[in-house]
Amino acid sequence: MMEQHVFYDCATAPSPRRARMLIAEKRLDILTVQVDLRNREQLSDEFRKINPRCTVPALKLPDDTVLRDNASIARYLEEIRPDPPMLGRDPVEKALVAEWNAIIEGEGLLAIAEVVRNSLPGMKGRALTGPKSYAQIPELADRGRERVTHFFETLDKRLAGTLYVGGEIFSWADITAFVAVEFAGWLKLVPDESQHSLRIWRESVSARPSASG
Ligand SMILES: N[C@@H](CCC(=O)N[C@@H](CS)C(=O)NCC(=O)O)C(=O)O
Repeated sequence: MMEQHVFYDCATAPSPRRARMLIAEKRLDILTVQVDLRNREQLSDEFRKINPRCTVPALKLPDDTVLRDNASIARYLEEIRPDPPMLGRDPVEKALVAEWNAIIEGEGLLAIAEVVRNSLPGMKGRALTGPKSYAQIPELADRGRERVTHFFETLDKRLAGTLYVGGEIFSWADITAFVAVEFAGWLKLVPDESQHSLRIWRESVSARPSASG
């Protein structure tokens, strides 16, 4: 057990799944606390003291610093446990992993979130995360669906030329992409049958132990 770290997770949500997969890939054993998003525990006074952004994942460090985003959590874990490298091994690979991670967050995860948060009745008044309440905009859900289709095309094209999203090794960009594709599937948004590279890659990532945690 990695002493004095606390990982704030929610087993059913996509964003903390990214951090959870990374923790598993790096074979770290971290005390995990579940935050019940369904019952709005993220908005409780107690959790606000940990993360005023009211989101998971969050990671509390031994000096009581709380990392409140996948970006900082990934950076930190790579520094304290460089092996296996998940953010790239050399300048070019590091740059491409960062680039693809940003593409997938912007064109994949955000597009899916647009659909979820602007169409599900349970997300009424919760169209954006955080302490403030925002109304749904149904048009954003329609646009999000279109964007997800384009995201699958982008990913399939990329994977036709490389083994993994960031290049030759399994990386943080694959985790982000995998979580996005699985999350889209939950909404019944699935890649086209013809997108073979995406299908083969998805099968190989699904077989990793970190994918089932
Ligand atoms: N950019 C953040 C996004 C985190 C995020 O949006 N988390 C969602 C779960 S997937 C959340 O905490 N939602 C709380 C809510 O819906 O109020 C990250 O990746 O760390």
